[in-house]
Amino acid sequence: MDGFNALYEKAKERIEVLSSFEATKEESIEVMLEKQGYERRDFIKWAASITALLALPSQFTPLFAEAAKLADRVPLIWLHMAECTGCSESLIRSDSPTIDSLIFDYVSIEYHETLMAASGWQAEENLEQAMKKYAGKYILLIEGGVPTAMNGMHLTLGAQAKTGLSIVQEAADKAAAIFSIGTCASFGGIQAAYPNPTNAKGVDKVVKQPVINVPGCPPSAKNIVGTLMHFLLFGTLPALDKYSRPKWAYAHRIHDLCERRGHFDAGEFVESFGDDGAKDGWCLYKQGCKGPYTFNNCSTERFNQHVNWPIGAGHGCMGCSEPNFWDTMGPLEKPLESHLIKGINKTVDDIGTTLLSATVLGIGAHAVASIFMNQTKKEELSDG
Ligand code: FSX
Ligand code: SF4
Ligand code: F3S
Repeated sequence: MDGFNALYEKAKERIEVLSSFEATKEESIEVMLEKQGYERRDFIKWAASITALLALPSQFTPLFAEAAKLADRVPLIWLHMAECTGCSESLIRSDSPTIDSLIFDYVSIEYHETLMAASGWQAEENLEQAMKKYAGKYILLIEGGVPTAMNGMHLTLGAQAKTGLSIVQEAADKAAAIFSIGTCASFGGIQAAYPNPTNAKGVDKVVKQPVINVPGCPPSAKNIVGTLMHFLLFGTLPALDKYSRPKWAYAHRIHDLCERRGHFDAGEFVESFGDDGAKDGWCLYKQGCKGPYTFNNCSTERFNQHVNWPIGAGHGCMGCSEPNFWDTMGPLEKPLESHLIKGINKTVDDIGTTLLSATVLGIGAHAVASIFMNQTKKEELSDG
């Protein structure tokens, strides 16, 4: 509990610091939420859900509510590189504004190409001014992979045709924190899939500063907002895994907490889409589910205000939060055949189809995930 006490004190100090910054919104978050039909108890419930998401004890709930009230004091710059804008859409698209998306409205967004009215010269000027005015204070969120071939010339932006590469590097130099939003910004994404003609890379490969990766194609709104709220309240990086993903979101495999896991353990697999097993919610492993090799919290947090997620909707996980998943997790609707399981000398497919004891399957899945992670790491290291 000592660790939590120290963290609690640190959060209280951070709130004092944030309170001393200039407010940028005329309305408080409470008034803004009220106008959208949210009551105070909805706000507190939301703060409690963020506390639980970040695996903190309930004493932190009032502090997250305080931090959200002060969110307008933190300037934010959001850059788009090579991508589909699905990550922004994941956050802002819903039939009615959620508290998560309203918190984002309330943060002082100084630059976001999808949301802002300005374009051309004016947009470029806004970005330059924001980087100057808030040097050392802004949170930089980047969506999309960064093309690096030909010195970044495959992606040029704005009237002065600056390369995405140079914009990211310049913005990173003066940022207080950098978040790579989505798999493209984290690991290169689809742009970096073989043969990667633009030599697209994740942001952390092109800047010197530490970067928090929030992968997923797209990541859930919860993982984006949770990362933001963690930085707002503590002002520091969360505990990260070896791919710089926050452990509170990416510590478990999809398979560990999947609602179909009981069927996997019982050897009950969907044999073809639309069969009786599919109708009864059986395991999608034989239809190519990559949940055993994928670290993310979709099984518990889901998407679109907790409505559903890929496996809930009847399709396997495609491994979208893992590095190089376009190259290493294919084919999409078939089990991986290329990963031999140590000591058993069978492929994942053999394990899935012939060894149906829960224990053996559990060990098998664990071993495969370890092998996969090691292999990916080796590939990354050999990239240089
Ligand atoms: Fe990439 Fe985000 Fe996939 Fe798209 O922009 S992570 S292609 S959902 O939207 O970067
Ligand atoms: Fe769920 Fe996929 Fe694991 Fe089956 S293989 S239990 S569908 S994560
Ligand atoms: Fe991606 Fe798999 Fe979640 S495909 S969205 S990590 S279920």
